[in-house]
Amino acid sequence: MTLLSGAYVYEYQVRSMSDTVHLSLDEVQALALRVLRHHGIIEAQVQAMARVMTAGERDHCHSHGLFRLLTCSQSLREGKVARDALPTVEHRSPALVAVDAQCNFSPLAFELGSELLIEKTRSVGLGALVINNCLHFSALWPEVERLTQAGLCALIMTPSHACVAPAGGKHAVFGTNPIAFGWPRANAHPYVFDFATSAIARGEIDLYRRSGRTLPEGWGIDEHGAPCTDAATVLQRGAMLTFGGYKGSALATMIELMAGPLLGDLTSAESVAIDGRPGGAPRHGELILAFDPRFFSGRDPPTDQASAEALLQAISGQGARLPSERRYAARAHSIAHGVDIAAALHRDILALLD
Ligand code: NDP
Ligand code: PYC
Repeated sequence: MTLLSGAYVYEYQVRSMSDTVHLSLDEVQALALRVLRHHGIIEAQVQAMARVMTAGERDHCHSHGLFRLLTCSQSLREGKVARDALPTVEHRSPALVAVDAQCNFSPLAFELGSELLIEKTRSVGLGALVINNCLHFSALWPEVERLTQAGLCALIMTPSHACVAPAGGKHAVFGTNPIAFGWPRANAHPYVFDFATSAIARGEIDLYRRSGRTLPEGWGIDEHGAPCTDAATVLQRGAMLTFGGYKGSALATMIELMAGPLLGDLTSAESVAIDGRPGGAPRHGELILAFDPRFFSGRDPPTDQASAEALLQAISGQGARLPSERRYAARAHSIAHGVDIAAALHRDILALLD
């Protein structure tokens, strides 16, 4: 399949008809709703989770789309989730909203807290949303996009379950610790990046394992610290590696500190220790920062926008792609044509209803 978006052309792997199932986006959402309701989660949370999973599938972020029903179901089956708990929202200061997810999943906590975050940021210029005690399973870009839609810049980070070794080490200390940034643009999709500080998300390695593919070099090590390209070994006995060597390692450390102890919440090692093993959704905190551009430069906002656009044009004008361009192209395609999901994944999801 070829997706066209502006000057860009993205190629996607073509699967044979027999190993995929075609679904409209409404069918994706209906499937997510059905499975989540089957697990007895409170309805507001079901709706929030299904929105996030559908968005992941729609944007071809397969490691954080319907696939997440499997990991969330594992956490639910193991009794790790307070499935009927509602988040509590606290105005902690003029700039800071704190939401306690009460050991339920993060999407509802974000939805409830972000409205107040936007209000506070527009009033004081810089706002923070602290989420505690959440089971976090999603990509961060849906959250970033909610803030850029409100005209705000956003910076979001969260730890996960320890499964990533520090540069120079061989035992897992960090989670895959994603960090995401968003910059609103007047006449274009926002500039958004959102990536794990590990070489790749753990979910992606799990998708390699499920499809029997060999990992690229540099993603993982075995239990002795030797380079390893076998997904099951990396996941079960070895460790993942950070991206960019010591630089990714330092960023992962910052995320542990800023979204762990700073918020009075768990590090990735503490999260995995209380959960027993990696695999389900980790339980910890999340830090969401929002910036209202009207307060920062003290200049005319259109001048600043023009300078930002010149920067982005200098990147894309030479044929380099901006992060999220693939996603936006996938989104347009999925809205028009629906999505193909792996038949084996579809079967495993339906089995969750047994
Ligand atoms: P990638 O390594 O693919 O990096 C993703 C980011 O880099 C996207 O913004 C992507 O844009 C951009 N990108 C990728 N290739 C290029 C390129 N050639 N040129 C420019 N930009 C590029 O994904 P990860 O595996 O690191 O992360 C995937 C997802 O997993 C994220 O959404 C993250 O939030 C999520 N995650 C969540 C965790 C959690 O604890 N909740 C833990 C770890 C990861 P595009 O999308 O357009 O390709
Ligand atoms: O893919 O690394 C991952 C991940 C961890 C938690 C949610 N996603």
